Amino acid sequence: MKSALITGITGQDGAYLAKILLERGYQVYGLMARRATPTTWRLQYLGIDNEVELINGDLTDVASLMRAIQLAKPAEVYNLGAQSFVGASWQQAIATAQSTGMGVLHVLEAIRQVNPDIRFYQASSSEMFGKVCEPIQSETTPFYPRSPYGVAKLFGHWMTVNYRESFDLFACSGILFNHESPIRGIEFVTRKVTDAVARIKLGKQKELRLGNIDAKRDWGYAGDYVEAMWLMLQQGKPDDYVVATGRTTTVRDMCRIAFDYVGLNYEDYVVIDPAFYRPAEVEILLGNPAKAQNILGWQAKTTLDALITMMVEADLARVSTEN
Ligand code: NDP
Ligand code: GDR
Repeated sequence: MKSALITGITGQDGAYLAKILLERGYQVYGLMARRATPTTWRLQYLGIDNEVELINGDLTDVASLMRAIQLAKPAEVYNLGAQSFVGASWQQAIATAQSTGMGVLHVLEAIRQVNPDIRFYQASSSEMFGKVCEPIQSETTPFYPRSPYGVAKLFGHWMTVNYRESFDLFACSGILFNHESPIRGIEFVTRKVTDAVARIKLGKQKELRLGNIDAKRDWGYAGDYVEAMWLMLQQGKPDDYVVATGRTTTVRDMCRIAFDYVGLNYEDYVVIDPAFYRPAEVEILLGNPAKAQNILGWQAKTTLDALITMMVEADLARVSTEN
């Protein structure tokens, strides 16, 4: 049986990826960092918490990664673990650099030393394009990160490319644009909005405080995007791919869609709060997924309307059963 090791298995993408790998017959191992409170709620939500093997370890501890690889004996390693919230990366720049940046190098080194035949996927990000150098971003667009998170991701991206070119590792970097789901972390704007819509609709919240609602993002569904990760590791040769929908929408319009769904007007509830502005903003992201479509045969299936509907419905169900 083929085995895979996922770092960040307790996160949004880790949970969806584990699910599709299990469906494809993999034995799935996940690296789980030690936390004071349980972090397996997403695996429970998808009904797979008893089907994955969790190994204790941390991306900042290379010895724990070597041990995890020795235990799991994976054919594929997906490095999804990171401090992934851009907003927090200014307050915790060094910790972000250590997990989101150096963590990638630790995984690459562990692979190189334990078994260089392992195929490696790195979760790179459209945040690396930052202050965009081209109106539509592709694999050849220059990078200009705007946050400590984006800078750390760029380090991880280039390390992945460098280890591929230096040591002939089968190492791929997926440059994924924003992707969301009902198990998205509550601090990210889409989920913050859909959770608030549910609470406001059910009389448990009065307003929604947001920062820059004119920012534009290319939003897709996480369940679609993990397919692209897997496809990258099934190719004849390793490469880098942009994964996106090719459409961009303002935070404002995303709010409109979410509030409309429950028959409310977002303008009656959204309050602009400068506390949520960022020291440097990424104003617009718009990806060109042509290479992923041509080579991987991948394409985003879920529209933004369908995604927001799915998220609002899940939050309505969740909030209505809360104490
Ligand atoms: P999440 O924030 O939901 O998950 C991050 C995961 O990383 C969690 O399992 C977390 O564990 C784990 N983690 C954090 N620090 C460490 C550490 N030091 N050692 C081991 N594990 C750690 O992120 P997503 O699932 O949304 O994203 C997955 C990856 O893809 C991330 O690398 C993210 O930066 C990147 N990405 C995400 C995009 C998106 O739109 N979702 C777009 C582009 C890239 P715990 O639960 O214990 O905190
Ligand atoms: P992002 O996602 O920074 O693109 O990173 P996020 O949802 O946090 O922000 C998107 C845009 O919305 C604006 N915004 C707000 N954001 C948050 N979180 N909270 C608010 O109240 C708010 N108001 C306005 C932001 O300023 C921004 O412009 C995500 C993460 O998943 C990264 O890990 C990933 O790499 C990138 O997507 C691609």
